[in-house]
Amino acid sequence: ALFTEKDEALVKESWEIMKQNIPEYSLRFFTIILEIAPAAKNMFSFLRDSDEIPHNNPKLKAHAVKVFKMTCESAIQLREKGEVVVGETTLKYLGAIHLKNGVIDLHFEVVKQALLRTIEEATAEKWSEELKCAWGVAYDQLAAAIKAEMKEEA
Ligand code: HEM
Ligand code: ISQ
Repeated sequence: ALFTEKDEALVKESWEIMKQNIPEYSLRFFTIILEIAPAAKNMFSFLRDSDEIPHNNPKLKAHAVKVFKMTCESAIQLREKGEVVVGETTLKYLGAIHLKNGVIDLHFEVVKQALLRTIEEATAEKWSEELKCAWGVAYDQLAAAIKAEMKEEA
């Protein structure tokens, strides 16, 4: 499937909406991840010692934003180059960090569902099947690059 200019525009537009309320959406993102996979809580250093999800944790916010941003950048690359290329250093680092924390392929599906649901809530009436598909494709490509690097390092 081709990633069109419209797909890219849809992703960018919804990211602009998300950016207006990062604290809320990063918290939602995380809450949904843990609703689907409660055991994932112990994988995250900033959650391990707390009973509930901290509401104003700078680390949580920063990490969640990186996931959104990287997926958005993947959409831009998909449209420009037809593929997602993650910088060598970044990819090595992400591969290592996820491997070390015990992330497996199945978890990527969980994070994908959580990401899409967060965007659905954020975009509200602008949400569409097309928008979902565009974010989904961009995320899948990015996830594939990280997963491949994790296998490389394992
Ligand atoms: C850390 C991105 C998928 C679990 C990180 C960091 C980034 C990131 C940017 C922070 C690195 C740092 O600055 O220290 C992504 C992206 C993903 C993805 C772009 C998918 C495309 C996943 C999945 C899981 C996961 C599927 C499993 C539930 C973690 C954990 C950490 C982490 C446990 C370490 C957090 C900590 O304790 O500091 N990820 N991630 N990630 N990620 Fe992901
Ligand atoms: C790191 N990796 C994947 C998903 C995340 C969500 C919130 C915070 C950090 C994350």
